[in-house]
Amino acid sequence: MPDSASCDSTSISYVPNTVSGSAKLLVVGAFGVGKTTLIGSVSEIPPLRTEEAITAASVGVDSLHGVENKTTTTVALDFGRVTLGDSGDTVLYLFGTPGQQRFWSLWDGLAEGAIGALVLIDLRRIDDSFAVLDRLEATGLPYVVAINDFPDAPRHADDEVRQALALPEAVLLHCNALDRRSSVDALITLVSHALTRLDAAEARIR
Ligand SMILES: Nc1nc2c(ncn2[C@@H]2O[C@H](COP(=O)(O)OP(=O)(O)OP(=O)(O)O)[C@@H](O)[C@H]2O)c(=O)[nH]1
Ligand SMILES: [Mg+2]
Repeated sequence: MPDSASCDSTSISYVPNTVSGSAKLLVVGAFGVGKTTLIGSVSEIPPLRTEEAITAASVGVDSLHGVENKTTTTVALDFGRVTLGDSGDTVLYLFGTPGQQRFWSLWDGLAEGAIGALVLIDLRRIDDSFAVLDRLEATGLPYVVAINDFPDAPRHADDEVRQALALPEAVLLHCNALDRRSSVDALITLVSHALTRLDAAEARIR
């Protein structure tokens, strides 16, 4: 698996002709954990966003704790693209899901053809992630959990987080969705994990 993002974040519109493989990834997570931010940080094309104003339908359902200044939410999807590898041989297509639960019916379509999912979590609101993980497990996709390290979030040992999420075996990492390098590293970990799972599944079929 290539280990670096080879492209400048704004210079490319077309898929480079160095690309020989592609993968679709989902970026999921509860309301306001940083999905749109992460896809915007890594995408080498202007990301497609479907942001709309947060309305009264969200009140009492989606917690704004920690993101009190947030005024918009993703209502359909985010889309971005990043080319990886020193020789630019792998392109990742990133699809972000909406965080508000009333839009979760869109997940099935967004998940189609994806090889794995990055689950962003915010330790200030870890409880919000339980429903996300339940929903994700219904898709059957391999996933890794990425703690989006907001500066004022409580710090916990990774094993404590795994325990809190009831995922003792989960691949868990930290990222900063505002930072391209950190976000790309999270995606690379996901691709490696998903490919390992695919290899294992193919070995079982043979
Ligand atoms: N400090 C800091 N702020 C972040 C980080 N990631 C996201 N934010 C901020 O958190 C807020 C929510 O980010 P979004 O990217 O809209 O979150 P989202 O998960 O797409 O939200 P929904 O689509 O509404 O579920 C925004 O104000 C971001 O600027 C981070 O890593 N660090
Ligand atoms: Mg969003």
